[in-house]
Amino acid sequence: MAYTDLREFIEALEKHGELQRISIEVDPVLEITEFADRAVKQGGPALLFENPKGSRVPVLINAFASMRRMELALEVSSVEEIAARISDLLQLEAPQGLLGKLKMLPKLAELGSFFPRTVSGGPCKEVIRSEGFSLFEFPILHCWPQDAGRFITLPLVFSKNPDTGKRNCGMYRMQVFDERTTGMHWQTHKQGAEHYRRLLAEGRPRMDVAVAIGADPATMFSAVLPLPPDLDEMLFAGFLRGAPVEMVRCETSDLEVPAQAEIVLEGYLELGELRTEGPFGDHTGFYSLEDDYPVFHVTCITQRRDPIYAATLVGPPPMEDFYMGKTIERIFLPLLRLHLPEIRDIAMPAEGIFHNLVLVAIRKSYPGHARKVMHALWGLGQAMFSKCIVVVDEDVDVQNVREVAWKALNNIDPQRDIEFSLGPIDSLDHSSRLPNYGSKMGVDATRKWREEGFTRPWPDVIRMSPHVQRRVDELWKQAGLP
Ligand SMILES: Cc1cc2nc3c(=O)[nH]c(=O)nc-3n(C[C@H](O)[C@H](O)[C@H](O)COP(=O)(O)O)c2cc1C
Ligand SMILES: [Mn+2]
Repeated sequence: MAYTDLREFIEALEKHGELQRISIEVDPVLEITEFADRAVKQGGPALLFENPKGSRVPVLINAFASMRRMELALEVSSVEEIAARISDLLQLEAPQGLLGKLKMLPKLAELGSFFPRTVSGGPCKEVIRSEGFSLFEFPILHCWPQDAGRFITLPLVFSKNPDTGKRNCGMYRMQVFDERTTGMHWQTHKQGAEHYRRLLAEGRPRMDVAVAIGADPATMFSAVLPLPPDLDEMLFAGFLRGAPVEMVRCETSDLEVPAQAEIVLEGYLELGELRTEGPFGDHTGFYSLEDDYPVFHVTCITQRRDPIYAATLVGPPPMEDFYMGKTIERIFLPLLRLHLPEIRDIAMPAEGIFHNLVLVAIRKSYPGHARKVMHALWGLGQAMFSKCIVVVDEDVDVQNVREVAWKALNNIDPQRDIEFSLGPIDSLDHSSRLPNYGSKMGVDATRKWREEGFTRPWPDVIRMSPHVQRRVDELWKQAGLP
């Protein structure tokens, strides 16, 4: 049964020993960070601060900060189950005959049940205020010492594509400027920024935006997913939950937000209005520097009577976002293989902060195949950000970084096997020559072929003969070894 809301998820975390309630007073300015950082690095539980300094609203943090908690969030015993469900869906075959068609019906009905459902009300409307509110009522974190202020770190930002009318939901941090104004840190490649650009080009004065904070875990997680433009994150959330997300109309715009949300901020952006945002201690483990971003004016807050404020902390890896990223890596593999079936597996080690280091194992079939895969990834959605792609043969386990390093470094002639490319770069990259633009590197660490101009013999990896291994299995104990 899908979790209805954040509370049911918190109960589940607690039941499985994955949540620690903290009743002492802790300051959302820096102190919660130090708790959350230590907890995630020690493999500790999610934390629910019941008495944050300066607010009556509790703070939940690290709710997704381990694979076990990701499994609880998505109600699976392994996130591979979701990958398998996606593979299944993709293998829908044209039904044969009437019987085949009848057999398809349950599957189609299931698909139909994932679409979000509009409802007329919900808990996020228990308290509605269009005046007399302040964002400072909420225990919004000041995460790191050099941060420019308090940042909303786990917001679900809703906007609409003006051309297609399709909804988007992305997670973009929001710096609190004052009681009713924040930054809107959607980077230039993201869907919110695209909607903004289109409205600006049309000469429209304003853009409606709504932000939900705290919802059922699948809905929250879906805001992070690198879905294609115009594919509704709420539909994907419905697929993940196995039940539709209930959406309710905003008070001040025709956007919809999850009815079960804890807190909803409704408002608008004045198109063309920009303000300095940052610095902010970021995913990369470095501060992202200040830059100009749009300004979000909050006109109305709707919320539960007793809301819970959901937050996350990013910083030197691994943090909570690593486990979200790992889950994305696992569940998107079948979708990636739809375009690139030669990909056997893919891994993004924590130290590479998602896209700085992408390890790919392929079944190599023709000369130059590794380079084709690099360019395909650089051309595929948010995989465009991949800074260093290492392509290995399918016998290399890319989940084992040490094996990749060992084999890849043996296999390369650097001058021959490194491919440089220019293109878009993640906005958080502090090293690129220009913001959002710079170079990427692909390393072809596959075994080189004669057809690729390599005429020397290629050695085998050293392996003991199986029969000797079996014999030594027997002799081992006799030799008195443990
Ligand atoms: C905790 C967290 C914070 C994030 N903050 C931002 C952000 O401030 N700006 C941004 O553009 N992307 C941010 N992201 C990444 C986006 O959420 C992600 O790229 C998402 O796929 C964007 O959705 P979209 O394609 O619908 O725009 C963040 C991700 C996480 C997990
Ligand atoms: Mn999207």
